[in-house]
Amino acid sequence: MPFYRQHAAITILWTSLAIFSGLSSADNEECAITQLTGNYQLSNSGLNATANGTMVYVASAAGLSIIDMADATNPIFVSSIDTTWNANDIAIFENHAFLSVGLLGLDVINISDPVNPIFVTNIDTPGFSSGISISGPTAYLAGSSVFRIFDISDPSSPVIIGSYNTPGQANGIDTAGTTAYVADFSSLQIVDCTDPSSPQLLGSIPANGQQITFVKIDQNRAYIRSESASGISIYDISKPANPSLLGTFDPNASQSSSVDVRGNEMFVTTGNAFYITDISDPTSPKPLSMIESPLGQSYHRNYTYDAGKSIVLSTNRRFDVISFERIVCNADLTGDCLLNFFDVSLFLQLFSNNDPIADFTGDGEWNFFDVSAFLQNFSTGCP
Ligand SMILES: [Ca+2]
Ligand SMILES: [Ca+2]
Repeated sequence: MPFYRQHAAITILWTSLAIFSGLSSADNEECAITQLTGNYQLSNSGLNATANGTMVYVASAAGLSIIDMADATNPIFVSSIDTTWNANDIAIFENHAFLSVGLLGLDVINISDPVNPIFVTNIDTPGFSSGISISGPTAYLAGSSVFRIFDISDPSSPVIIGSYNTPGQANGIDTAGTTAYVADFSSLQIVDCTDPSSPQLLGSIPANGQQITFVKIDQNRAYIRSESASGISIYDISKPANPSLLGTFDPNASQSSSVDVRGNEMFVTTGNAFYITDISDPTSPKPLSMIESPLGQSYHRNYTYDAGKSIVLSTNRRFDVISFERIVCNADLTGDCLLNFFDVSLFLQLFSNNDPIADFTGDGEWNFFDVSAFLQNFSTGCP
């Protein structure tokens, strides 16, 4: 344990009795320890990625790269294959990678043997294709002011079975069942595609002067990233005709670039950092940890895999692998996953009030041993 920290803590302990931060104590002292476990240098800037088991598939200006992540500390290049145009986004279905390739529409690559991916087909669509999402045997390709629906029951031979014109420029897309959620700058469009030949608008979320470019759907919630807003907005979309804003996470840093969700954790990249937040209460996302991007590189997309690991793509031809684990941080009484003066101050307040939270030894008495136990926890540190 660092001596300076203990020393500082004791000094503060004796000098801060009169000061109380006013912060309330936390119900949940959980925090996360984040670690940059590995990185991989790409030949081109990765624009999007997805994973299948331990294999990571990166869409980049050079095409598709396949990286073996069985050892997250040591990603290993497996293979790469050119696409017909810059690959913007990628989704996988039945051993086939489906890539949106800008001006040339959709590429399909057979990845049954990751060492030897095989180009299968290209379907050139009008305009520019950006985002892609797959739900069941159906692929949704967004671009320009439209998204197209493909039957991919036979992955080697996709068939266009419908399309929907969006009011703005369709960019990011996610799906749940037969519902498509399209970020089209001017809004989030919620479209029922049960009958792909006649998609029906169910509802929308206006951008309100922002520009909605990216959406992630999870458990009846939409996580929305806007071009000009710094935070992530969380909407309840269980009633698509009437989506309601639940909360926002604003890291107060450079603007958010991407969001992914796993269970009660939300992962957000900003231009220069990666955040993990607890969204058990979506009205008030709680920061668990933050890790700054090394080398000052700009993070632009993150993808979580293997429960507890994230791939973070940066603009300088690299991805970082970030892992995290939750820990209990008893000394973090203010619940912000930082150990500082405010926690000491709050401890003293609670201690002098004989609050059960300050009874660190759990014996119903408030004495030297509780102060000692608190300091021990404090000096052990949190992320
Ligand atoms: Ca704290
Ligand atoms: Ca005690």
